[in-house]
Amino acid sequence: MDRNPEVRMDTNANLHSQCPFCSVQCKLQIEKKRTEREEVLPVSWPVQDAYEATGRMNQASEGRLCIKGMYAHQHAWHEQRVKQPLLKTEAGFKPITWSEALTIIRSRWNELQQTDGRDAIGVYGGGSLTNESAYLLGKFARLALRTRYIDYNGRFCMSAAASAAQRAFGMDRGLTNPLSDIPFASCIVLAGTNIAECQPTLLSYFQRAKAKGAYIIVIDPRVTKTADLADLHLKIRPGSDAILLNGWLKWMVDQQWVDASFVAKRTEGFTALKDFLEGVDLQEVERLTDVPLQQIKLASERFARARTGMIFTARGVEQQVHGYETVRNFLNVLLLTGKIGRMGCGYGAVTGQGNGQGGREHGQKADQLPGYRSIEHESDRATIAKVWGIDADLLPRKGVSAYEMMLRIQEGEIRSLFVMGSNPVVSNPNARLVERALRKLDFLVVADFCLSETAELADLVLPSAPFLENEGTMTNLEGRVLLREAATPLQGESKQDWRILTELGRVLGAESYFDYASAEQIFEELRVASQGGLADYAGITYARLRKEEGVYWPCPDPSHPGERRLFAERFARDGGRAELLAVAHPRLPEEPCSDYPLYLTTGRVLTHYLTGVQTRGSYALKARELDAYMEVHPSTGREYGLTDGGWVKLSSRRGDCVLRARFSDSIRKDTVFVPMHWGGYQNVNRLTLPELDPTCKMPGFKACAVQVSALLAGDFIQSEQHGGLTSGL
Ligand SMILES: Nc1nc2c(c(=O)[nH]1)N[C@H]1C(S)=C(S)[C@@H](COP(=O)(O)OP(=O)(O)OC[C@H]3O[C@@H](n4cnc5c(=O)[nH]c(N)nc54)[C@H](O)[C@@H]3O)O[C@H]1N2
Ligand SMILES: Nc1nc2c(c(=O)[nH]1)N[C@H]1C(S)=C(S)[C@@H](COP(=O)(O)OP(=O)(O)OC[C@H]3O[C@@H](n4cnc5c(=O)[nH]c(N)nc54)[C@H](O)[C@@H]3O)O[C@H]1N2
Ligand code: SF4
Ligand SMILES: [Mo]
Repeated sequence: MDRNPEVRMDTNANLHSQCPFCSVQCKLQIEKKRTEREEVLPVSWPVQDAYEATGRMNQASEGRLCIKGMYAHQHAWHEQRVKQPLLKTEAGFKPITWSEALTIIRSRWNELQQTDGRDAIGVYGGGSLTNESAYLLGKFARLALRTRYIDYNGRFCMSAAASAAQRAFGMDRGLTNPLSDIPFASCIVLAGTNIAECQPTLLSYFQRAKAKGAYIIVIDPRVTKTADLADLHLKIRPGSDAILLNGWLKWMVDQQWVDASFVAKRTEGFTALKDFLEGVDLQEVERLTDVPLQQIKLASERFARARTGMIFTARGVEQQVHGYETVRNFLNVLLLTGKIGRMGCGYGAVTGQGNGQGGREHGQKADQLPGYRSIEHESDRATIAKVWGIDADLLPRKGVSAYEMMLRIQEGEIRSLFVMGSNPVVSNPNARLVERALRKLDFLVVADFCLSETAELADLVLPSAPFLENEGTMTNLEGRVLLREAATPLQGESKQDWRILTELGRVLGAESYFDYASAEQIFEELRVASQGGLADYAGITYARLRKEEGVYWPCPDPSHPGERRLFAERFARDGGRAELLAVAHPRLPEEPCSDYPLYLTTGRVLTHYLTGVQTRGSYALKARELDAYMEVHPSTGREYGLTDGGWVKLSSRRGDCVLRARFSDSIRKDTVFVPMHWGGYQNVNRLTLPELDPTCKMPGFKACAVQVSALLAGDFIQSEQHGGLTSGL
């Protein structure tokens, strides 16, 4: 085993990088640890442990770094990191050369497309990819493979907020304001967002607001670390946020707290919304949400009557089968109270992944072309076809969303999948079906530097480069584009994602369209492709990013400073007005019943990241949370015969998983919470719903019905691998 992979650096040199995990994109510095006598550690020391990272000054994190950033280098230097192409054989994975790997891919893909057509191959990307790689992945699918099937994991992340902002404001940029506006808000709503664990380095902005007297309202079925900030915590019934907001809206209209002049000048749709609210019954809202009427009124009053205010939403309210409508109702509150487009007023969809923002702008989405353009829009098609030097008719039309691709695989329409930057077998809803589908593929290719659960199922794994070895831009949650340069040379046979795509383009006969020598060259093309689009990067250059630290989009030309605060004068919709929308009380596809009596909601913990592949590859992070667990109220736990720390079998109509019980009186009695960071039998997505939001195709990760029982010796867990039931532990 390779205990000391070539970090090939001077032991005294510091590495400068950016955390690969969440959307804050904290800058960091990695240095060799020193002994007590201030000597650098001996070279025999395992490289994972020999270095430590500290935060570096930058505008978003202000020099702070959370525990994931401190140990992010550990997975990149893990001894089990994938560093050469791997081919699946009967005896397991066998290392092969790049040239062998590319030859296999060319012949399998050519063969499949000849027999089954161009759409026989699907492409699946991710929000961790740099802008350059995400852009190139979209171009690769449309131009080299000419398949319409491409989508990415951001579908499960930002799609509800993105589609809501797109329709209400005409533009989706996660935060309409810079982070530095937060301390100027006098009322802040944090809805389904656990910033203290998920974007910990941002907590300080909210603490500063609070110190200046801001009133903070947290909406969450659990008392999270974020809820500790709250002046008012609404311990809502899962999935009922849109209903709660109908209560807030009705109360503010009844009390005449609406900003009438803002509504008249800057919005449309008020009359229909007002008519709808007349029929809303506050007692019914109280009953359906389980939030006391007095708290509904208080929250409504505090927000409406505050001088300035901001609303932040994240996956708790968005990952619902009515996530789009729920976000629209939050935007209704913001618009009716005129709290947008000025200092201390605005909306924030707290973006998740490192490049969750840029990753949703440049064409790895099923219906999208670079610059947030539409693949169905003729003039957008013509613009991009011109940049790419092809006839617009060659561009495929829109495909389907991430989970729907899994259904197409299950139906046999997609026969090969290329995955870059995601672990879909763990992160998709209804994961047992997804595993069955992926096993059915004729040819699964995964580009990753870790052997994720999805890579384990692959026929071929391509070694990509982790953050320290990769170069490119990432757009943080504020819409600020940042340059992350490579800190170390590539290890082994690894290649950066963009380089892998250029090689694949070449063997597929599209060499002239994929002829790039650096990430910067790709960015130069992206600038042109995004010019005039909503997410306009035309004025941003690597030279500027090096000099200015980061530049906000839209930035249409090199002399433009980048737009920090959006919608000061007008919204991006035709006519410049924002749209209000009446949202009827939505219902969940599945409510608790006598067989499945509890709500399951899912989410995150501080020390792990998403499907956990990367953070479980770090000794320091893995050791802090070894197993999946289920947070349950002690009285509920006892009612079902559980013990604190004991093993539990958790089941829904779709499947079951095995976890440890963790008793906590911070959670509602009718709800259990499970983090999403583990695979196999600990994968909570074996239980989640297949239903999708009709507008944005977001799954309902945050609410389904489950039953719990103590795991007994001989209990059975449903397994795909063995085609039936296997013994529990
Ligand atoms: N430590 C860590 N940080 C991360 C990540 C990670 O995996 N680990 N992932 C990153 C990514 S990609 C993302 S998308 C973000 C996610 O960031 P968040 O959305 O903040 O994280 P979650 O834990 O998924 O959900 C937030 C909260 O929603 C609550 N919730 C559940 N159901 C409901 C509901 O019906 N209504 C309301 N109001 N609240 C509800 C949960 O109890 C939870 O506290 O975090 C990013 N940062
Ligand atoms: N139940 C439930 N399910 C959820 C959620 C939830 O809250 N509850 N949240 C959803 C959300 S918000 C998200 S974002 C998804 C995330 O779901 P996934 O995208 O599946 O999660 P990751 O763990 O980030 O998987 C990324 C994989 O790509 C690799 N990787 C990381 N960076 C790169 C890179 O730059 N290049 C390449 N080639 N590979 C890379 C990692 O090693 C890892 O194997 O999960 C969704 N699923
Ligand atoms: S996980 Fe997010 S908050 Fe933590 S160091 Fe990384 S970028 Fe910063
Ligand atoms: Mo996410």
